[in-house]
Amino acid sequence: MEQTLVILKPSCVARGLMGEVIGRIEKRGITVIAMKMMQLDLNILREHYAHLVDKPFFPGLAASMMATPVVCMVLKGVDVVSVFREMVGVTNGRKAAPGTLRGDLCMSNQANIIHASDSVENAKIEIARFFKPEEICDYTPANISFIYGDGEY
Ligand code: IDP
Ligand code: MG
Repeated sequence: MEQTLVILKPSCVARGLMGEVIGRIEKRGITVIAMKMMQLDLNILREHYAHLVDKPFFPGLAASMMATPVVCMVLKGVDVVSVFREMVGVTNGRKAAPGTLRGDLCMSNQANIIHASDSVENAKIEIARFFKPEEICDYTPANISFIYGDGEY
């Protein structure tokens, strides 16, 4: 079963959108198996955004990610890495499709409310970066047979 790492960014927390985003995750039938608030620092952001550290916008991006605490979550579901990336939409909120989280809830390329792992391999690395194994409460919801059909889960 796949798991993916999600961060509700300061642009989500500060704008009062945490409940909306978590509600949409729940309504889709995706299971939240870990969740906590964290104040990020430069060390973890240099790791998490290693592919962007040399970009001119990195200092501004790092500052925006440290502006308030964030909410980190682990989500579980069938194909959840790609399913959730589709729900998030493309990076620039102004170009994200209506119906996606970014396309419905933000107007920015940087303050785009949410991070989600982009591959199964990166999800494993990112989950280990933000959570200790004992913080992950893996379980199967009681209504699982109404979320998936025979043999899907
Ligand atoms: P993603 O979040 O859609 O996976 P990435 O390319 O991995 O996009 O970039 C990580 C984050 O860095 C973005 O979500 C956004 O907050 C920020 N970012 C990416 N490109 C730019 C840019 O050109 N200007 C400012 N911030 C950017
Ligand atoms: Mg990315």
